[in-house]
Amino acid sequence: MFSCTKAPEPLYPVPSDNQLAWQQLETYAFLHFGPNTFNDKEWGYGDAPASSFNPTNLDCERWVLILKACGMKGVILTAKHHDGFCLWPTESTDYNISNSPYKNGKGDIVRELSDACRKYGLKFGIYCSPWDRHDARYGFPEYVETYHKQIDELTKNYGPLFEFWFDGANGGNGFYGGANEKRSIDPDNYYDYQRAKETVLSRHPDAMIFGGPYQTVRWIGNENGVAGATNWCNAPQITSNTSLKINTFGSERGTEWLPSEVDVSIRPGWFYHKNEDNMVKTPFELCDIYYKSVGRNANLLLNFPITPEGEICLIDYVNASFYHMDITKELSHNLLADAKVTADDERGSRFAANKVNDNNPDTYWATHDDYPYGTISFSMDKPVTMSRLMIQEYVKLGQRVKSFYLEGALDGEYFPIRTYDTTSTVGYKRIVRFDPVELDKLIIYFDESRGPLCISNIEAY
Ligand code: FUL
Repeated sequence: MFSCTKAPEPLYPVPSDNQLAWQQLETYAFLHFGPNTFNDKEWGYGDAPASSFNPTNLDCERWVLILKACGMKGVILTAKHHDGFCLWPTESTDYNISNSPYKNGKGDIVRELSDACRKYGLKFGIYCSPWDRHDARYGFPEYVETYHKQIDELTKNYGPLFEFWFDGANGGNGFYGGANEKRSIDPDNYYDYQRAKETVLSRHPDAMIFGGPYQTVRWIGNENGVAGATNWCNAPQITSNTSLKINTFGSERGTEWLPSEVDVSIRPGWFYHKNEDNMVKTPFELCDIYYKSVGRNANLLLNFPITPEGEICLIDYVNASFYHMDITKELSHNLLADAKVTADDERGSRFAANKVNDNNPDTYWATHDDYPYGTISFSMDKPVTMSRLMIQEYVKLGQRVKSFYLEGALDGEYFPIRTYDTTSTVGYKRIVRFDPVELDKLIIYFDESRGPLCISNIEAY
């Protein structure tokens, strides 16, 4: 075949630079904290007195150091949950931290956490619930202005922000200033998300938007820690009517680049409940979640409920740090680093097969335009035992691979490698697990792709 020096044409959609930088974060933390913490609730009705919010041993720097030790690259705080209580001294409502006993009304947890993140190099993000079960104005145009005032304060006074979370839960029963009734709104239109997006992006152009009709990253469609076994970044623009299936799997024909985020709590609840102290996910369960989220082309947003004292529980810390150590160990020693790499098709020397183990994410192996498949082989000097394979596409040119399968060989004897994880889409990152197998040759057959292959990295452990 002729040697081609021209890169493949992009296969749209493709990520923005900011989306790609966000995908590279892979793992970050969620913190749920508010009056619910003190009242043993998940969805406070909005009537808990501000005085009930009273952490006595809170140190945001300690949170950040713990989260860093657990491998988290950032943290998103519930600045306001559905109960409407604001963890910063907002001018938009009295229902806020300045009317609580915390630091005698002088505290500002959004400020304290945002400062601690900057000090120790974690990204900082904000969750501000659109639904507000406390505010008497909820459901009326006045509340929309209140909500925008909150977004304005949060984006103006804190940051830089890497993500802004508009939660999808909306409307229903609530306190609503004492009305105690049910209020319903049209979630795509009531809040004026267009304006919200403009406010966020005008001040934090790198930030991702989660939720609402202008989202730049998508919810995975469940809260169990599991991305679709097939997972496209491609998706249609998502509204409140989009099926959960699209959230979970994306869509090969989707016209938007909407990478997915898997949100899951380390405990059954998002908020702290003492009776869940013995239900904290184990390091083993957290590793499985990692493989089913990051290993399936999604980001992992792992929640730590803050205790009434204002702390991350020791057991949550211990389990999450062991998970981090385990996963780091499992994926640390790349057995393909020195392998000799060959492929049945190479677009040209700039796109040679050995670009997949040259340690450079900006180079990639690519096939010719009329070759939307390809076989790549790794030969090792001596036999190695492996049980994990990681593949990354050069997604700047779009997500392409639809299916692949694996074969091994030892002393010239070939055998299939059966994986626990599905071998379908790849995207930014795909990790598959299999029982330990000894081999001196590994072959990956990419048998279906949307266009010529563009593979930037392959590692095995
Ligand atoms: C959901 C909320 O209703 C939960 O309380 C929690 O905040 C979760 C992350 O998102 O939609």
